[in-house]
Amino acid sequence: MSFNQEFDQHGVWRRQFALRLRLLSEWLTDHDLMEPGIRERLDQLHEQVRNDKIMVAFVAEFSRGKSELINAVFFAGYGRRIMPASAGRTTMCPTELGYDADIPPCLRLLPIETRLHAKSLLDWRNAPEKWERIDLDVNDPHQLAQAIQKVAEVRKVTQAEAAALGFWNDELPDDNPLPSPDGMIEVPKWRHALINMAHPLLKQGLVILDTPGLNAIGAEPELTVSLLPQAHAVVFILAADTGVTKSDLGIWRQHLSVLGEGTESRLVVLNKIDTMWDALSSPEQVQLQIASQRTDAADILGLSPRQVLAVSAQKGLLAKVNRDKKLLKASKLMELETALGVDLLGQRRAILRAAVASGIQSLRLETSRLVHTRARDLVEQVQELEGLRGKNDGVIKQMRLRIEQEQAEFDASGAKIQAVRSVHLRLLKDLFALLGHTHLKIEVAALTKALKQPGVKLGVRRAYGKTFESLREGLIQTERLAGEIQAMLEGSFKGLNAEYGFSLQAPPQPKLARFYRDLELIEKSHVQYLSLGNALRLAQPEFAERLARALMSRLRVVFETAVNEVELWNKSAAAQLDAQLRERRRNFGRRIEAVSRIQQAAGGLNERIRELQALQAELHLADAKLAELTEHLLSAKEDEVAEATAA
Ligand SMILES: Nc1nc2c(ncn2[C@@H]2O[C@H](COP(=O)(O)OP(=O)(O)OP(=O)(O)O)[C@@H](O)[C@H]2O)c(=O)[nH]1
Ligand SMILES: [Mg+2]
Repeated sequence: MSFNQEFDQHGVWRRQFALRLRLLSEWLTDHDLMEPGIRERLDQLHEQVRNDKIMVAFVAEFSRGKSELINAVFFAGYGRRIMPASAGRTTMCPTELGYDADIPPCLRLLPIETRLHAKSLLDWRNAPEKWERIDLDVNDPHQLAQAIQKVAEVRKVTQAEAAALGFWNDELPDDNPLPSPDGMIEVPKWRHALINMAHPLLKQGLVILDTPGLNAIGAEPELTVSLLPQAHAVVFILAADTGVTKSDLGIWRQHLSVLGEGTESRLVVLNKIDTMWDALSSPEQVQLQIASQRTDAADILGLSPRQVLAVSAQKGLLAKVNRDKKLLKASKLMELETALGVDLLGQRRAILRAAVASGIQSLRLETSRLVHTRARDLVEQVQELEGLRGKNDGVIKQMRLRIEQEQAEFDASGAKIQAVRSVHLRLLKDLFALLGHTHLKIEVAALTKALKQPGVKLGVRRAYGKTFESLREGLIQTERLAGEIQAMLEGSFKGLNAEYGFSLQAPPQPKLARFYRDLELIEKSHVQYLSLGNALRLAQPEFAERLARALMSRLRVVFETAVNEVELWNKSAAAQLDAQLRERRRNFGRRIEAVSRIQQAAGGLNERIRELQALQAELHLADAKLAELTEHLLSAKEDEVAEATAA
């Protein structure tokens, strides 16, 4: 199955899931089960599935065919090249292709001069007015390609300007671009490009990142320490005719081998195999040559040959445009698409499904808790009323008084419940402080200072080590505190359950382990800059400054994610308490109402008991239906998806 088909299926699954989720939420509303805590879960599930993005980044030295490969895999349907691809340096700025329904199809470009300001790319993303915008007509491939041509634009600046922008360094003459005869330097005109278009794959949450050749100078730490590590899959491209060159290897070692342990999320492509199609050699000889290039490349990169795919992007594109099956087969493009689809997407989907399944599990738990509370209340009410059979007015009056008294006592003991809540909130405040922005800033301050100090920075490596050590320490502390909160919740919930017959259950403590891994990855991706070879670049204040900013913006994402997780945990606990309180109050109301009705009418008692029994039966059915609906949600399976696609 091709990448496109695989992705389509994923889209069908997501649509189906959204539909089933809506059915479930309508049903919950109809059955008066849409408690705030449950709504929260539903919304979260909905968002999770709707906003799931999969970012695939294409990385390589210049002219290896990144843009051509993107054209061949994703844009052949336009019948022409969409991303500019030509000899020499072409793509000059990182170019992100994605889809956002809230804005019209457009190309947005962030001017390179923004590098002079102390703001990270993340900050600029939140300031759309600072970007130049060009509207795109997705139905006009010519206009589309023409507009996107802008990502190849350059500007001429003086040497001083180039240095300020990070493209010139007197200390590293080998890395500097060649000045033109008038002494001017060519630099990219844009820092970053965002393409928003309703391409079917992009609509389903695919984000493609095309990058400029990662030549040494001018490489934005922003790209290498922020964007790439966030990609779910990285495609690294080599050219079959050259094999792994020294600069390819440099990029691989510096930027790609550090991207975490999941080697599966990296794919190596040996492109341009058509340059080896040689009329003077037999097809077998050609295949042997290609195979040996593959093995060599795999050896040098430390991978198994299976992980290196040999293709021809250009011929693949041509073949797709001309519907030339034979050429398409020879280009091996579809093999690459399968690898992208099955391995990369498959993995990502498995992760999403697991997350969704655990969300559904919690939803089911919370809803059935509510159903059971109601069922138990009904049983008690029926018993209470059964006890009144054949009793006189005095007894009934007595009962009413007792219920009212119970109610008053319950209201009075609200203070106890309030106390649990305030202890919980106080502990949480400490926890949020540990994960908060202010704390993070303080933690990173010393490192930022070390990075920004002028000249060669000998203490930086140590500063990194210390900072990350202390960040990890902070996480350990956070976990300990979370453990305390959990113990407190379990204890007080148990107490409340015993005292009031609630069925509270502390939600599982958030798992913070993966944030250690995130920290480790960030540290690794930064430490790569501290090698001796980079000492001079690091000595540039602008470079160090950008590195510091990139660090902060990535750490912020990690800590914000952790905060969200803690928040959800807290909300789930608070919502349970609220729901039980509300149920109990309702219960008192109902019991008093039933007794008044019996006091007023002679046949009221039997009638009310029958009503309650009917409610019991209904609730029983609801419970079964709920199980069915959540089961249905969990099992939005491949085969059904396949059927839906075929239909
Ligand atoms: N023969 C042959 N040429 C290819 C193939 N793929 C790409 N090219 C050519 O190689 C040149 C560079 O391709 P690009 O796609 O621009 O390369 P890139 O990696 O995006 O390069 P930068 O944008 O400069 O970083 C173009 O002229 C392509 O047409 C291929 O499979 N075979
Ligand atoms: Mg390119």
